[in-house]
Amino acid sequence: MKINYLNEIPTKHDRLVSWVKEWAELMTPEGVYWCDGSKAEYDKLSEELVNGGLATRLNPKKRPNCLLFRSDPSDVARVESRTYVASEKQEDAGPLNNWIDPAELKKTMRGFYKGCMKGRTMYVIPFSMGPVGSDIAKIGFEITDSAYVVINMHIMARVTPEVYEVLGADGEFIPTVHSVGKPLARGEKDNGVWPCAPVKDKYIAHFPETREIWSYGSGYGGNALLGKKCLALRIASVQARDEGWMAEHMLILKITSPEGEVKHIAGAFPSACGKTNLAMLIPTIEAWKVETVGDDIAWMKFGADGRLYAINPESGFFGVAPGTSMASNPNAMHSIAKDTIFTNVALTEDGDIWWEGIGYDPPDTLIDWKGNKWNAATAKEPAAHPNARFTAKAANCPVIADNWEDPAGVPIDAFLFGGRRPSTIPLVNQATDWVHGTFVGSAAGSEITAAALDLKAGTVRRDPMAMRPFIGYHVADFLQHWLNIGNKTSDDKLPKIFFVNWFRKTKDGRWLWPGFGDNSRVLEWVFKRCTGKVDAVKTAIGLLPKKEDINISGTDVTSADLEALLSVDIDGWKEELSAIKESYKIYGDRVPRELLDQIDALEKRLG
Ligand code: GTP
Ligand code: SPV
Ligand code: MN
Repeated sequence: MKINYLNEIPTKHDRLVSWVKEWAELMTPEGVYWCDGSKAEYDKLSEELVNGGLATRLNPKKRPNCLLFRSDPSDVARVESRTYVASEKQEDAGPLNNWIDPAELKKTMRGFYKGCMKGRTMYVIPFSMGPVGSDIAKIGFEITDSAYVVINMHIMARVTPEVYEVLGADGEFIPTVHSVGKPLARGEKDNGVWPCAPVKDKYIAHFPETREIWSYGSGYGGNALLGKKCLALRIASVQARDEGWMAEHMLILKITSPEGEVKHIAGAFPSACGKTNLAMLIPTIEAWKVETVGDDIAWMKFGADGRLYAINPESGFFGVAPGTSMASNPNAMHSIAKDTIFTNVALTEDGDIWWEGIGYDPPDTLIDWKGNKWNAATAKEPAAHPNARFTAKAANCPVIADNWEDPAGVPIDAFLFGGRRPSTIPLVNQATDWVHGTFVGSAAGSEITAAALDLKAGTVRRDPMAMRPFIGYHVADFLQHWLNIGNKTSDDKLPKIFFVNWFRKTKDGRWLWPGFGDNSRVLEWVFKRCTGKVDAVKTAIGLLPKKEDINISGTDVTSADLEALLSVDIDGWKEELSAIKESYKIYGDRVPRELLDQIDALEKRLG
């Protein structure tokens, strides 16, 4: 079959060229276009998206170079029920992943892929996750029929022809394939309707042994921007296990004390539980400084000195819009002042954006995320979707750290785990050592948020290391991998591990902790634990701060609130323990003995 190449093939990498050709033959696009990541390309695709009615250009006086998209109401978040880890053996995918035999799944998906790009352009996106050429970075290619995906990838990954230089004629790359699953008949256009397939036909598939990603039917976020969750977490976690490093759902921040001492902290919180906010926080305590290295994913390798060094494999933020305001996260608000793609937020009459929790009242009328007129006085539903997102360049963040693109990464001093827990879990709790920390992380739970399409928001589910939807293999083997990492270096070189909870509530539903910038008060304690400048109280559940060591001056946290935030609720913990045991039962008999011993030890300590 003759393929219509729209531009010159930019590489002599035969395997890459024949991979593209094979998919073009199956998917039968109108033409094949090799992306170069240039501004001209971004502008041209943006123009086409606006002209086709899929995007609205925002008022350039208010939001220069910004676009708004409205997705289909069935395509607003990751779909965990349609996400598969298709390992050769089912037992290797483990109990938390959906599994289909890889040969069978490929057959089914090829059926969907056949002719799926009719009437569309096939884009080939070259990208690097991590600074191009860093030895922690990885090269990927994404084939897609979505121009929305291309422009988002421009922001989220390093899309550049430099990738071909690193690749040479024979280098390794991770092949990823995506289609929105909406072929066009002759003369048919999208006519401003977000193209996607019905949920039952969506597949977000990973083939861990062959390091391949096949995605079909969704155009949204982690389902479609394949460098992010699919590559940088699910496939990378498998590579990390095999090669002795870590791929984690973690923010990375740089913190500087008033004395000028620097530490780097990485934090794993489940989706929509505060990573972006913590990564960009403005401390409310005098003379402390926090800068951003990454807001979602960390890849970490051991340096020659035996410490873990982290890079942020991404180059942008795909952040939750609702709740983001000048009060909660001014640095995010500055990051989205220009050059940003908004998805599923509301549109004002003067061509700007609005969402719930933006920090000011909506105008009387808006266009809501579904494209309907929305009236503040009579509205029954939110104007923005709860998982509405912004795609913004990391480089536009005013507090991006000067070392955020260091190819060697930044040395990590502490890990935080956390989740949304209205009760029981204290504000901060340090693990006694790495194995205890691994246990504490494995037991993390959180109230479910709107970041996943098919889960009931509000109920607590266990989310080990905030990686539940992102581990590309068996959860118990993943926990073993954490223990193995701990055995690779001496204790003093490993990050210290803490569990935090910004989301504690009183019985009548009031937040006990102000959160956001005031989380710096907890970071201060973490920092001082790393430098040995503060003592902790040993309790049944871990090492807790003395009340006087959490600075609450200038907040409206009362002494009684702080007491509650730092108390050990033995009865609550007994319930917690039984929930942890239940989750471990689901993880099965591959759970490491050392972690089962941690359960027994906790049970004894609780009495
Ligand atoms: P993903 O991008 O889905 O991985 O999410 P994330 O972990 O980066 O979460 P993000 O920082 O975007 O926060 C999600 C929601 O939690 C937003 O609506 C925030 O306003 C809210 N949030 C973040 N930090 C805090 C906090 O310290 N306290 C409270 N009460 N809410 C917070
Ligand atoms: C998450 O859900 O954790 C996200 C958003 O960061 S998405 O990229 O859609 O997975
Ligand atoms: Mn995330």
